[in-house]
Amino acid sequence: MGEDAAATTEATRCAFIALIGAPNAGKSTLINALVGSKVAIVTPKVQTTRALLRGIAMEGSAQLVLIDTPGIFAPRRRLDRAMVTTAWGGAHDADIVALLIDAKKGITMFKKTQVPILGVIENMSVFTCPDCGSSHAIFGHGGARETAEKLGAPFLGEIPLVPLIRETSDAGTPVSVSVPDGPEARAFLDLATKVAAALESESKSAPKIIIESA
Ligand SMILES: Nc1nc2c(ncn2[C@@H]2O[C@H](COP(=O)(O)OP(=O)(O)OP(=O)(O)O)[C@@H](O)[C@H]2O)c(=O)[nH]1
Ligand SMILES: [Mg+2]
Repeated sequence: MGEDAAATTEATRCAFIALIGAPNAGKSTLINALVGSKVAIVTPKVQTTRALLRGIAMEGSAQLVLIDTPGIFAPRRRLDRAMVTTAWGGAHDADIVALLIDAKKGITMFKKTQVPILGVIENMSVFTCPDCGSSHAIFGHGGARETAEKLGAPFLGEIPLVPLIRETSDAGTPVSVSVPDGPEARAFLDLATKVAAALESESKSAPKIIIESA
């Protein structure tokens, strides 16, 4: 091996990331978007993906091997069992497991089962560049507010996509502790205040316990 080739091999890192979730959660759509090419079939039908599929996304010198899996659900037939076993197999072999959840379906289910919904939050909202201060809506902006309005759920706020939040959380000193006066900490505090108020108004009083003497 030449010197250049050895240097290239040393510099490259690799991680296996399995995308798991319910059928039709959008796993294949996400993997295609991250890889930037059509790796997996996408259809509106459930159980489209029936085996593990891999695609590679490069992030600097790191190779992110993204694994698309069949949906995870309660299996009844033998084919279903095999697909669910395959999906869990993909998760076991991965370095990181990413669980994909369709927030809209979750809200619909909670409404049906009468689980109180405190509200909808837009995480990874607008990215503000720490170098130049310009803002970019990388994952779109306003979708959570729109979803909340459509579903009749309160909109609780937005958490910006800011490297400082990840850095301080990874270091064990969340931004609310390490930079309490910054806009990021204020976003979390506003959110916590709204959640506390919603909990106050949604919570039911505890049932009365009556002890009858014999
Ligand atoms: N509105 C909306 N539709 C989406 C999104 N992501 C995926 N879809 C649609 O949801 C349907 C299912 O998407 P897939 O990516 O095939 O879902 P999957 O999780 O791979 O499904 P299985 O392979 O069957 O488990 C398709 O019709 C997609 O176009 C999204 O973010 N928003
Ligand atoms: Mg799929």
